[in-house]
Amino acid sequence: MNTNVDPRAATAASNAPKQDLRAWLAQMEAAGEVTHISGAEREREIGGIVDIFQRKIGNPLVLFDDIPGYPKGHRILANLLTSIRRINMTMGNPADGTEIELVRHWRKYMKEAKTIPPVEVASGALLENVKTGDDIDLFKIPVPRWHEHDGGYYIGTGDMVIMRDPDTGWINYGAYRVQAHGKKLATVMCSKGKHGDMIQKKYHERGQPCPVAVVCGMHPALFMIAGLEIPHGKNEYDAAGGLLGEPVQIIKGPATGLPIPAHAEIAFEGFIHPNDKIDEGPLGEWTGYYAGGLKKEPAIRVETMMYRDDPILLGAIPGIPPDDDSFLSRLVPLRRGVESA
Ligand SMILES: Cc1cc2nc3c(=O)[nH]c(=O)nc-3n(C[C@H](O)[C@H](O)[C@H](O)COP(=O)(O)O)c2cc1C
Ligand SMILES: [Mn+2]
Repeated sequence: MNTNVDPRAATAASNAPKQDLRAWLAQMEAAGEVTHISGAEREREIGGIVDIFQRKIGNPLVLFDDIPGYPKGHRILANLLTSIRRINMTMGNPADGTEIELVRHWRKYMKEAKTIPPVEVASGALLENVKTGDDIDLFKIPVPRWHEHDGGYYIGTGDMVIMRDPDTGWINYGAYRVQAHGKKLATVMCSKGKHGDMIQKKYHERGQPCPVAVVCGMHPALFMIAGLEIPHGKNEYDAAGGLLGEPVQIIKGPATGLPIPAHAEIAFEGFIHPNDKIDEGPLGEWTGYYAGGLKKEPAIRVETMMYRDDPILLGAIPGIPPDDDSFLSRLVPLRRGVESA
């Protein structure tokens, strides 16, 4: 294990906007929140190490580089928001604010529901590499097997899955798990009643394919919003802008026209066709079980893949209770606190 500071972090972030993951990472680096791990492989070691790190709230971020079989710089960042300090800093609060101050902040935030709509920009770092047709390969990214008995490789865990309502044009995004199955093939698992599930059904009832975009490396504020139940009809991008204090800069996906953060690290887009379901799962879940087993879930036929040079994949991995104190088990009680306070 190598815990040296990565000199690229500072240079990469010097002119990055606030909503850029690399600006956030540089801030975390300066605050001493990052552990660098060099040489861990993606079949067992990365998942195993993340599992150890996320057992206790307050442990550092883990940034993996020099992943065997991949170019140096193709990184994985995990254990994102498993720390009050990091949640505070992500929300623009003083790092050393207490838990109760954070609950109060969320309560105020939820009441005010501040929104700033996204802005479309002509280009962005995400477009440094754009692949179409046979050049698409999701496994250009070092996607790990996160748990021993997972059914495969999950590229989307700390992700946002973007769709558009065919009737109203409403844009929705949510954190739904995305498994990479092949170079141009993925699946998305939206539970029944989630906005992503409702939107897909609308297209499929008309016999039409559902356009979809998946982002799996972006600023953690965008991810926080992905996991929150923002009301039906509201655009999560507006909420993310409100949380960041600046509009999210978006580009239009070339194949789907869906809005994708211009500063994202990795994104792909394509279509979910009616009745096109393939085996998915299991993924070790935050309950501590491989809930659900192997099931048929909607396939995403990928038409465009985009990534920055030296892309960073986010991992937000379910851990095992009662020791685990990861993002979800942490935020659920916090949210309950917010709702009942
Ligand atoms: C790390 C993480 C993983 C999640 N995985 C899934 C998932 O695979 N499927 C799902 O339906 N919801 C999942 N959720 C919950 C949804 O993201 C959450 O309910 C969100 O509100 C969905 O967006 P929507 O309200 O626009 O449907 C996950 C949440 C988090 C934080
Ligand atoms: Mn929603």
